[in-house]
Order: sequence, then C-alpha cells, then structure tokens
Amino acid sequence: MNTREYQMLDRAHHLHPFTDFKALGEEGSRIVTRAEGVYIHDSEGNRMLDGMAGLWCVNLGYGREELVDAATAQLRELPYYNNFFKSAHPPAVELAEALCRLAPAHMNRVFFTGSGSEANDTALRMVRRYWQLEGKPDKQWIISRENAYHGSTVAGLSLGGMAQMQAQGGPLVPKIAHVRQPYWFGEGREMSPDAFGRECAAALEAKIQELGEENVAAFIAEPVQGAGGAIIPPPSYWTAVKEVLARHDILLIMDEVICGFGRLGEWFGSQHYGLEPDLMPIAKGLSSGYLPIGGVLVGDRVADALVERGGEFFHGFTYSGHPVCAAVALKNLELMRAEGIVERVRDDIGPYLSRCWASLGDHPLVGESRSLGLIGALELVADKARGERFPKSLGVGNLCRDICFDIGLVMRSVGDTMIISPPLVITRTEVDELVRLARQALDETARRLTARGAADDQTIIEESPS
Ligand code: PXG
Repeated sequence: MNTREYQMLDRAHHLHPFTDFKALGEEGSRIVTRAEGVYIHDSEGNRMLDGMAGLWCVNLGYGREELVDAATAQLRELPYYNNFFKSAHPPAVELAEALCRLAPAHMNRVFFTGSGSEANDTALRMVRRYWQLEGKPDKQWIISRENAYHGSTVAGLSLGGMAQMQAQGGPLVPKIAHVRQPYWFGEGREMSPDAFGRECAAALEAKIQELGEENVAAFIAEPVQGAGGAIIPPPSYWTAVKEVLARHDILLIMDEVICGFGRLGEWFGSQHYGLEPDLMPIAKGLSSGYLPIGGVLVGDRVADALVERGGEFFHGFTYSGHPVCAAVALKNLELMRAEGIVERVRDDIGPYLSRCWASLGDHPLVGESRSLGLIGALELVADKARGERFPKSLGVGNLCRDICFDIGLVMRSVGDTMIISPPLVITRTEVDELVRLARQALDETARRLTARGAADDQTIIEESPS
C-alpha cells in the first residue's frame, strides 16, 4: 500500500488517541514505517530524529535485537498465561525480583499492569484499601496537581489535572482534589524559584488542612511533570512537600511512568529528589516501549498491610505480568544495567545535553530553556525581555512542532512549550544534531511569524479607510 492508501483507510476506520478525528482525516496521518537507533522513517522516505523517544518510552532506542530475541524466545516457550488462581510464570517472577532489587530498599513488592493508566488505577485502589485496613476508612481523598497527567482511564483522568480532558469526561472519581503545580516560568515568576517552590508546598498543606488530615489518603505527583510541559520543580519544592506529607501522615504516590528507568539520571526520579514514596506507578521505559507493560512498586508500609491483613485484593488484569512483555522488560533492565545507561545519563550525556540545550536560551523566541537528565523544554515567548507569551490563538508551539517534523526532528509542543525526551542511548553527535535542528526550527518559526505579522500589518493598512 502507498501513503495515500494508508491515509484513506486510516481516515475511514482508525480513531486516534488525543486527536481531532475530522481535522486529522482532512490532513492525513504521517505513516511511520520503521526505525533504528534514535531515528524513525515515514512512508515517504523521510528520516526524523526522534527527540521524544516515541512517547517518552523508547529509552534503549529502536532496533534492539536482544529485545526482539527475548520476545521471540518467550513467545515460543509460553506466549500467555495468567498470574491468577495461584499461578505464576518465570518471566513475571524474575521481573518482580529484578524490579525490587533496583527499587529503593523499602520497596519489595510489585503489582503488574498493562499500562501507566492501569498502574495509577491500581495505586488509587491500594491507598484507599490501605487506610481501610488501618482502621481509618475516612482517609479517602487523594490530592493531585493542576495540569498533571496520570493517564486516560477514568481514574487516570480523575487523578490528572487537565481541565480540557476533564471537561469531556462526565462525572469523575469522587474525592480527588488538585493543588497548584510548581511551574515557576508559567505561574511563579513574580518571586524567586525557591520561594515559589515553598509556596506550592504550602498550598498542598493548606488543602490537607481544608479537607482534614483525617480524610486525606495520599498525594500523587510526578517527580518532573512530563506531558504537563517538562516542568522541573524548583529545588525547594520536594524538600518542602516531603515535610508536609510527613507532618500529616499522608502517603506519597510518585508517578514514575516517565521519570522512571533513567530519564533523570537515576533509576527512579524519586531518587534524584531524595524521596521515599509509598507507591511508584511505572510503565513506558520499563520495556523501552517495545511491549506494553506497567506496574506499581509498593513500599513495605502499604504492602505489609495488604499482604498480612488484606485478604483477597479484588483487582487485576488479564495481562498483569504478561509473560512476553515481562521477558522483554527483564531483558531491557539487564541491558540498561550492562550498558550503564543510567550512570551515562547522570554523568555524561545528561550534562552534555544540558549544556547544548542551554545554548538555545539566547534565541529571541526562547524565554527559558531548562533540562534535567534527558528531559528538556523551551518556553516560546513573544517578548524575550519581559517573558511575555504569544496569544494562544497563534498556535506558535504547534507551528514550531510542524516545522520540526518538516526538517527532520520530532519535538513535541505543549501549548507554547517545546519538549524533548530523547532515547537514553542518544550519542553526543546526535545531541548536536538535535540541538542544531531545534535552532533551525526556532529560526524558521520566527521567520514565519514575522512574515505573518508583516502580512497582518499589510491587511490593516489595506483595510484602513485612510
Ligand atoms: N502517568 C504519566 C506520568 C504518564 O506520562 C501515564 C501515566 C499513562 O500511561 P499509559 O501507558 O496508560 O498511557 C502517562 C502517559 C503526551 C502523552 O502527550 C503522555 C502520555 C500518554 C499520552 C500522551 O505527552 N503519558
């Protein structure tokens, strides 16, 4: 089939995630056909540097034969069996052990799911059940943050704080509240980053007091918000939040779906911030995205209660710990360890990317460039000196993203924030290419905005009665 034929069938039958179906149908999808290393290829023969590692997940890059072999061998041996009814199979058991060895010392158990959304559903069920078992059944409220993304199932949607999503969702899961996010560039520039970080932690404490500590089960957050806009909190934030949670005996769910498995230069993002979460939902980088698998790492406090006093936990999925997905995840972790991927992000390629990425800060369109490990963001602004945004209606972020695709770079936009999260195996030469293409895209975006502005001025002059 050629591109046109794929696009026609796609339009006729395929409802894409997070997509205006009609608009996409008119435009036509990009048909991605193959990939290797950090590059994807489309059906028109274009090659693009994948600055997003798929969707924040292809950490080991594309085309790893070892992962293909692990999947093939497991498909032959045991393509499926479940972990219900007193059964288990080697890949699930071995993966559980490997994960708990990597996780902080107080986390010794894992519950498998098929995705990050299911992991967050599971975490929600677990914390409410935990407090029930503790004889505090009123501790049901979960506090999350505005603009958080925790998945697209109803629980994920409810835990998340994305207003547009929730507006389409109908009644949400009850007893979930949201507090402000530590987004200094977007919401806190009238004060220092540290003061703002403390203020956000104070907002969490105020919410706990408003709801009543005796009614609050847990706080859920990502170490660094990914889909929300690669929001790296000010250094004061997590220190202060940790104190608040300890003061009020509130559990911490750290959503590690994006930050887990090396993205921030530690196995888990929580470790970068010195946090000891009670639960850690994981997915994405667990298998480098080769097959769908997620889970929740459970700390001893919650796990001991569930195991010792919980009786049957009525929860699970057909594909909880799927053997082929588990075998691939296991091999993925083995390769990450053998190749020192996490240390490489922390000590070498992360700092290198940081230096190169920071150099984009001098561009007239960039109000802030920030990065941590292998997550980076650029804030596009209309007025660099004052950090003023463009009107939303101009869609500058999307314009820049489309230009990126045209010149061979996948860079995502969240509003007017441009984001990268490349495969962790990216080389220095490829980082140089990524940053060069990003600068080229910024230049072209600026050029088109100027051309548009000139056209608008022209229109005004022509329309003017004088
Ligand atoms: N938590 C976090 C922090 C995520 O980023 C999920 C949970 C849900 O995982 P699943 O596997 O159910 O998709 C995610 C997923 C984007 C984008 O536009 C990000 C995600 C998903 C879709 C789009 O950046 N993250």
